Amino acid sequence: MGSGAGERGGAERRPVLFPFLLPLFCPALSEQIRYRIPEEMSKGSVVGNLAEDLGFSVREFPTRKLRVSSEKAYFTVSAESGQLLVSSRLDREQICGKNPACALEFEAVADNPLNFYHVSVEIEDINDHAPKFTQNSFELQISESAQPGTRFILEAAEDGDIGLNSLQKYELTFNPVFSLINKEKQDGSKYPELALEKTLDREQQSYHRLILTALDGGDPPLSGTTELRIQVTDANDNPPVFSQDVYSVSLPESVPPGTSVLQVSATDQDEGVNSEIIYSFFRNGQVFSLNSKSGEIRTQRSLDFEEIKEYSIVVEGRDGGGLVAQCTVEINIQDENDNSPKITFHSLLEMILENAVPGTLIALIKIHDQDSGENGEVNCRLEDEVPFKIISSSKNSYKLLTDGTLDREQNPEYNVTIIATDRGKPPLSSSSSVILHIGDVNDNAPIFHQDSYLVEVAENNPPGASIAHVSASDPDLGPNGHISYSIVASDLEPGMLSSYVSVSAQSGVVFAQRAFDHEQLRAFEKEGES
Ligand SMILES: *[C@@H]1O[C@H](CO)[C@@H](O)[C@H](O)[C@H]1NC(C)=O
Ligand SMILES: [Ca+2]
Repeated sequence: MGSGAGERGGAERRPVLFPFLLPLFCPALSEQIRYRIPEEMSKGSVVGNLAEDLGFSVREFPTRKLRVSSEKAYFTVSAESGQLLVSSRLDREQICGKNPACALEFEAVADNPLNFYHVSVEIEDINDHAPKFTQNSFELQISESAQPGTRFILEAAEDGDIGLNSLQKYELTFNPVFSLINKEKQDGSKYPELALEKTLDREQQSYHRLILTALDGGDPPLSGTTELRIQVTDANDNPPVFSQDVYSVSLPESVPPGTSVLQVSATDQDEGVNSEIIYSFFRNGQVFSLNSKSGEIRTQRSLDFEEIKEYSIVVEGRDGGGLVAQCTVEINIQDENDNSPKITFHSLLEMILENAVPGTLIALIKIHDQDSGENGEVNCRLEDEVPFKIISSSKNSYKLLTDGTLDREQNPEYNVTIIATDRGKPPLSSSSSVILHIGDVNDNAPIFHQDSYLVEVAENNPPGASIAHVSASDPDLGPNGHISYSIVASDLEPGMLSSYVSVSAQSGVVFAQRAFDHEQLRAFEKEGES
């Protein structure tokens, strides 16, 4: 300190004596000569006329050899004029520091006769120091959550001078958010305090630059400035915000597990961990997985439209400070034609009589397709040419009817195949077969294999000999096709007939009942009855 005297090199700059520098000489009281001069007077400046003040006459002065006796010679006495002159730099701050009373005391020595005189030169402060901050700028970090009224003690400036010439007050560039309060320590030194006037919002303005000025009380006042750099630090005052409240997506049910569905995204205006977002399902989802960092949702297993058609998932975004936001993810599963129609028979007739009239109801067929829309709309038809038909009865049900005449003897059973085909793209179909048994009706008369049988028998045959075998057949089933033979007519008298021939009802074998004689040779015609 104490520098800054560069401007004060020349003695001409100021008058040598200031009005207040009048000597306080009063030898009768103390033998002490007092002067008061401002600091930093140039070398050779006159402090006062010491010889005169000591009462030396002009005539006597040259013989007295007046001089200064001091450890450090700040002053000399002019041999010509007897004036006390400044002989070295007088920096009040260097000599006395902050001490408000600063006086240099020394002895003036005179010979003939030898005598000592006490001289005191009081060094007055001049405003040769501007207030100075230790740094050109200061960093200050204030949380955006700080309440208005919060105060922050700022760095004080230094001013080497004393009294009014020293630092008196601080000022701040106008700013609506901050104000400055001048405070004083017990020792009287001043320091600035910054007061927060309004709430800060880092997201709006994260940095404030203010100029802090320290002023002393000189005339004119000197000043020093420093830059106040205020960093508004983040408080977790912003929750995450999702880019959409509701995310919607459609997904075909056929997608494999691991398919990416969509990505949710939230942002957070805060910084650092306060803006780091972790995503999670609000309620545990087992069908989908969620990447907690990226927000990407993927399928975790295969989907089935027929099982669940729509998922509504709540996703939570949580920042590092614990603030939470939620969004809804709606996933619509799109039906794919992944189910073929199912055919079931109901009230199937066990047997259809072959004389059933066309249109006889045989079975009720129900079709079920789990898909929806066209994927579940089904058409039915019969495979092959069969004497049956199906007609639609009501939604998803059909009637199986006879269509045409049946003949068990020609077709005792039918393998009827029903094909159901949906209208999906590509269509899916399924088939189901049923064996229909045709029941017998006695609709066939026995038929002899020959219209007539001619039998020659040698006369004198043994009675009881088998002479012929007639045979008829009947395609009907069971008793309907069971044939018994009997003789119904002949050209013999009915009473006579039985004494000549008989027929076995079971086998159709014709027996002679007696020995025939030639006169009587005949041919018999027989007809079977069933
Ligand atoms: C009936 O027909 C279907 C289709 O031609 C065939 O798969 C099935 O084996 C048949 N059933 C019988 C008992 O012959
Ligand atoms: Ca000053």
